[in-house]
Amino acid sequence: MDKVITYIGLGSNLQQPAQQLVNAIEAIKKLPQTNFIASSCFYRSKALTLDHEPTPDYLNAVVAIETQINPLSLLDDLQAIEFSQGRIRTEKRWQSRPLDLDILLYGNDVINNERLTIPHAEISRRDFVLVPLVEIAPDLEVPGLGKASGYLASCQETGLEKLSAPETIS
Ligand code: ROI
Repeated sequence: MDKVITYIGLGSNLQQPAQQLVNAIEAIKKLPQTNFIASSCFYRSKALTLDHEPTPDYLNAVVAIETQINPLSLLDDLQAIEFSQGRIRTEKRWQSRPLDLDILLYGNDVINNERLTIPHAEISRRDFVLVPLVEIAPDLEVPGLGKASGYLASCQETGLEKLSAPETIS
């Protein structure tokens, strides 16, 4: 099987978010049958919440890999990384979490099943996904949507702040 270029969104707002992202990227680099291509900068963003409860800011980033792992196995691998970094199984959607890893794109595949929606539904809607994605893939075309960068002006804003080298972030 050829390697497929895949984009993964990373988010954390608990338990030392910068370290969470650094550790997650290290773990992703160790996945079998996978080459690491690029990581975006880290971005600080205001939490999108359902109920406007005070919620710690998130750090977000996007990485690109090329892999022979199939989408559902990749999801299993990413969930294993989430749980190894302190995520708990009972978490609800929209809840604060030490680590969230989302498959944003898997080549040009369109996948809709009970575990996966690819392209990820939020790619064109949230700045903390779209901005780091376009940073590492400025000309990216999203199946069904067209050029990712075309959505930058209209996506939901979370006060995104680009951070410098990950090592300097506390
Ligand atoms: N808000 C921000 N800013 N970043 C996230 O990664 C994030 N992830 C989530 C919800 C709860 C939607 N809010 C978020 O899952």
